[in-house]
Order: sequence, then structure tokens, then C-alpha cells
Amino acid sequence: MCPEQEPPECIDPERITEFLSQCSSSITRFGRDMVGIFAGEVEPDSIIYEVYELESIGNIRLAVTKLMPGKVGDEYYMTKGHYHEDPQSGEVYFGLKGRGLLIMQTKDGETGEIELDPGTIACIRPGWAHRSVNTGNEEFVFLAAFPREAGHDYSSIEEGGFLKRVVEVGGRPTLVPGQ
Ligand code: M6P
Ligand code: ZN
Repeated sequence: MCPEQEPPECIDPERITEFLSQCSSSITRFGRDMVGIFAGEVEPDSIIYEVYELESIGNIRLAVTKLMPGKVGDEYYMTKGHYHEDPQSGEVYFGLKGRGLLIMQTKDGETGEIELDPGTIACIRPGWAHRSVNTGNEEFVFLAAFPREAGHDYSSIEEGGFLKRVVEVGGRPTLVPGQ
């Protein structure tokens, strides 16, 4: 949680690092929490990302994710990714710092991606799994807003993986088929 004297409406993207330094992360995912997510072998003690849950606005949950720069082999650091348990719940992402790629897919095999730079708003439709990837050289930070009833379904991703992976090819982030 973040200090109550700084409600979410006061977050200045220019000062997001300072803001997060006053918060304690709700989730910290290390390499050891990401076994089977990356194609290669991940260093167990590396911090891959942190999630900072902010005060909810009624039934809207707000979270800031800070994804570290780095790669496992040629694959960029990324979140686990999830579907929502509630098929009616979508989500909105807002880029705050750094560069990233939001990759999405449905259970029918449709895929999509949105580049997330600071100021970009990305809409995740209900029924679409979502995973964010840090494709830059600095921390990639974004805000997420989603309904309280959304729920996180990680098991479908753990079992089936993502249809696409984001790897560096010739110095550039490139989408390649997942395994
Ligand atoms: C965003 C939101 C959160 C999510 C977080 C990390 O902040 O989508 O709900 O928890 O990213 O992603 P994941 O849960 O897939 O690890
Ligand atoms: Zn979500």
C-alpha cells in the first residue's frame, strides 16, 4: 500500500519513482517465482517485477507494476500473465515510465499486442489474457485499473503458455511463436 496522504490522483508520472519509493510492494516476483515462464533458465534471486497495489476507488482496483530491465537469454523480462476469472472483466493499462509491450490472447487463439510508452492507454477486453514485457533498457512502469471481481487465473497460462514470446533479434524486440 501507499501512503494515504498521497492518493492516486496525485501521482505525477515524472515523479513515479519517488512515489513508489514511499510504498511497499504488494507482490515481488523473483526468478524463482517464474520457473517455466521463460524459455530459458532464470536466475532464481533476480527481481523480475514488483506490483504496488494502491487504494481502490470503490470497486476499481489500482495497481502500479514496475518491471525491471533484463533478459533471460534473448527473452525480455515479463510478467507471468493471466486471464481474469470473471469473463466480463476487462482492464486498462496506462504507461508511466520506460517502454514495454503488452501482449494479449484469447482462448480461441487470437493474439494482439500494444506498445506501451509513457502516456499510452491500452484497453484489455474481457476474455483476453495479458502479459507485459519490458522491451527497454530502464524500468518499465505502468498503472493498471481493473474491477474488484476480476480475479487472476494464472493456471491457464502455466499450462498452455503464451502463443507469442518477445525476444531480441538484431537488437530489436521481436515477436516469435511461443513453444
Ligand atoms: C498489473 C495488473 C495486476 C497484475 C500485475 C502483474 O498491475 O494486471 O492485476 O497482478 O500487472 O501481472 P501478473 O499478475 O500477470 O503477474
Ligand atoms: Zn488483469
